[in-house]
Amino acid sequence: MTRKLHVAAAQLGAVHLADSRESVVNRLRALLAQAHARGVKFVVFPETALTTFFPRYWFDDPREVDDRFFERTMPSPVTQPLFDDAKRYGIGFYLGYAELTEQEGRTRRFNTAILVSPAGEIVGKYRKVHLPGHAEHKPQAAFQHLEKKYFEVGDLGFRTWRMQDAIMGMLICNDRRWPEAFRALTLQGAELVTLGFNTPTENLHYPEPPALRVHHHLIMAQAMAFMNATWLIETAKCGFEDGFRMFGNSLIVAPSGEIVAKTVTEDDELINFDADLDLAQDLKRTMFNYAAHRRPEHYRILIDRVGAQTTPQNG
Ligand code: CDT
Repeated sequence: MTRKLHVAAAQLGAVHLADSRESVVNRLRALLAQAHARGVKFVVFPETALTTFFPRYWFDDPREVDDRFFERTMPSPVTQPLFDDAKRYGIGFYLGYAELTEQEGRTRRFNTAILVSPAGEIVGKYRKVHLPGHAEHKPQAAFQHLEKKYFEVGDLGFRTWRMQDAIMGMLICNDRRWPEAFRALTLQGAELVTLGFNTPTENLHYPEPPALRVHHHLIMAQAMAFMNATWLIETAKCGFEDGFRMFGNSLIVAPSGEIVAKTVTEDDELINFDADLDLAQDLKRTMFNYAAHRRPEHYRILIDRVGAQTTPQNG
């Protein structure tokens, strides 16, 4: 008997600075209702799904950032209805949000995602490891990307959970550019990698055609899914947030590297696919049989070296 899981990416269009948490949660609930109507059992929502992508703004008062954009509890009174709906439908989900937590007398802030079971319980938490952008104010730039200012590097590492008869792992946005993150998850058996993202259409650092940015997003997703023999769901928050555009192209990729579903708008949109979780087994037994073919004795440099150094043998 094949193990099937009917999965979806629930893409969100723009969330503006003035939009309330309640209005966003209502949109997430509408997407969940659509998922239920289509027979979906697991949904991936975006990164920092509850607010605008606030790292694009510099705020002089850090308390304003905490109060407007961070969650101190999850679920909260505002997000509880989403959890209740999911439980009523029997749908599991991934949700990204900005997390503020008190740990050992210290306030800590993370870019976080959680895995919620169809019973409405939080079964897993991941805190984003690869934080892009910068920590200092760049007043000359068209927009900021202040993830290095607003978040700490995640302290939970890369982990997997068994849920809905699947081994699932979580990543967040920029992690999808780093092969190490996928390998860490699939070395723990991940067969479904879940990821939410917010990716500006414009490159902050140098001019780059928007289509090329989408091209990179697509080839990364296809390559990571295939090279790690895993299903992959990547969900965007996108569209023009107060005039700042982020691209859509949320997708579901099979372990074969084939895109089986992709959004076509930059608005709220649900895509779904009835995924055969065993599809990767042939690949995991043969070409990407890690136990048979990996050669960690030659991978030491991957751990020891962070930045590239030019060290050719012939000087
Ligand atoms: N949210 C996020 O991680 N976005 C980054 C933008 C990189 S450009 C500073 C991404 O990798 O898509």
